Amino acid sequence: MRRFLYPSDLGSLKAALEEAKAVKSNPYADQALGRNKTLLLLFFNSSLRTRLSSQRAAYNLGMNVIVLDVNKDGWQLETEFGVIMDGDKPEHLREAVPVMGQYCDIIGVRSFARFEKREDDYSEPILQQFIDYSGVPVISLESATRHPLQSFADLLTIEEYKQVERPKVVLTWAPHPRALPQAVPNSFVEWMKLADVDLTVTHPAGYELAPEFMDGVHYEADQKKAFAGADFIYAKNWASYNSYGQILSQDRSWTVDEAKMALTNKARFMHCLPVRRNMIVSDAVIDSEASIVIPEAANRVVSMQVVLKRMLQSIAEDEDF
Ligand code: SN0
Repeated sequence: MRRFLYPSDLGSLKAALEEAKAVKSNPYADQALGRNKTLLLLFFNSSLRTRLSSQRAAYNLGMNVIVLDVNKDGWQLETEFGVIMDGDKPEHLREAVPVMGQYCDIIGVRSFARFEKREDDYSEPILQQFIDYSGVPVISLESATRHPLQSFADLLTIEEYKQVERPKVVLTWAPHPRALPQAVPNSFVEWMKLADVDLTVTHPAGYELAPEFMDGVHYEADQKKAFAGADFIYAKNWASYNSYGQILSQDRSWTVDEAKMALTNKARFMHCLPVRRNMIVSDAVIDSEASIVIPEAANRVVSMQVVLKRMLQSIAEDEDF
């Protein structure tokens, strides 16, 4: 495996879930696999879970880890092409990427949507540079359009907590004071479409996700109707795709609260974190038994470890050849 951005990069999701369960029950079984191998984690944006869970997953596999916060350490990187570099950015991504590839065996990159031009974000210019020019396998640590490590962990969490064979999973938009990317909801929908779940998406008008994600997905405009009989409530804010990057609503009647949770089939509450309390979800819900946000976050180690393990196995096969 040389890239992790789409669920298809894992092949069979059923097999990947089985592997995740095995990794979780025996996390140190592959300590030798990562010996003398280095993971570089590169952050263009903030991180808590991704940074720590990726380090932990790499250590579980016996790897070394280098972390670089691009905006705090190193040179400021120019990411635009064809520009005269007479400003405050001394180094271009075009050199920095292959150089970084020389210092590690696998690179993880976090680079959020910029919300300047939709076409620019949706063509994944930063991540693509790493895929094309780093010379090593590349893992998305949340890019402009997707957050696959989160979705893989979400899928595992749903698998672990489901009480019925085919649970009803509801992705609900919720209000937030800032414009957030569509990466988490895009990926969540992309992965859930491939999973054995009954998916419903609910959001105010104007918050439709890109058609490539929503094609074939059940949409319900009324949040309360969407919640009826749900087994999992997955809350997330995102900014508009059609009016790209805009906040069209901060309507707090969309906040997930106890009254709405009472409409569900004793649903579990999920969120990728960080979560704005009493905007996205009430204190009462996130502090209740229904909330599984902590075990969900714990599964981030597992999803990363499966991805790293598969990449290390591919590297070992290449070396043997
Ligand atoms: C990110 C997002 O994509 O929505 C990361 C989620 C894993 N979330 C934020 O940037 C939240 C920032 C805030 O101000 O609450």
